[in-house]
Amino acid sequence: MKKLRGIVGTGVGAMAWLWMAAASARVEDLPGGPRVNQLNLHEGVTTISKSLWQLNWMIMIVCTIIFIGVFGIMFYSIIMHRKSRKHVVSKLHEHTALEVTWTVIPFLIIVGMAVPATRTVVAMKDTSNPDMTVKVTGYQWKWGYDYVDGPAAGVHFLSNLSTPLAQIDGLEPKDNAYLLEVDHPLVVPVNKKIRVIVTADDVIHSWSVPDFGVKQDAIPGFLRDTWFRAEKIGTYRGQCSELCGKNHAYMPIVVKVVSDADYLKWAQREKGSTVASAAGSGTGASQ
Ligand SMILES: [Cu+2]
Repeated sequence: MKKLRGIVGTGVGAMAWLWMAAASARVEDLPGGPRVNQLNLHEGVTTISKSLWQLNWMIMIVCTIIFIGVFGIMFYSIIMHRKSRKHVVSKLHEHTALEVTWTVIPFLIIVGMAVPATRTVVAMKDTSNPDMTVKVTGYQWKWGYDYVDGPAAGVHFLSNLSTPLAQIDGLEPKDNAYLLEVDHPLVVPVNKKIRVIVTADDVIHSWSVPDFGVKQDAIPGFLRDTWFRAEKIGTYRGQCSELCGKNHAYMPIVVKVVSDADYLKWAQREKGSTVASAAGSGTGASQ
């Protein structure tokens, strides 16, 4: 019986290992998106995302030290001061020095965590003096982008999920950017402060790109703003982060950060196509 159990156990273990190996062979790290087995936050490419990463670690370390300290003292007391050891309870009631100490120390810890956290929150909300502004509108279930100023002023397009239906239905193998690919990404220049005005047309959505440290609710009838200054050229990905209905999982965000020269070229091309489509619809209307 023992032998049988051993064989079954080994078989199940081997199958689990094979399944995990097969799964990890298919999926690879996605640059600008999630990494395989990623547990930590994205380190990101903006000062905000980097300070969020540092804050997360700092507070995690402080919490771990407190956890070990408090539970260490508690278990030490329970074990070493138990009745069977004939421990005599000490008289600590209304011990002023002790009460002041255990009030002041937590207060100092909280201030020590609140100061850098508040500094980051204030910096996240500081949308003053942007180099350019883009308006983002959440729709069920896609994103709309309007370039308000700069070389692409007036450009407007919708950004839809472009993962093929065959992959979603399981008829084709899923690629690396599964559900994180769009037909028309947002394009912005590198090292420029981009102010993002966020709103929605139907229900509440949330525009979120972890590599920029940006997450802003898109609320119908309201304009909210946020900003980012991407320091590295590349493609960055996010998803709608507010449950917005049936296809909430199918409205990803893709931002392409390009050089100034590439941005100008892109803007001219987009403006050309906007003018062409406007002229096309104009002729269509007059006929
Ligand atoms: Cu949404």
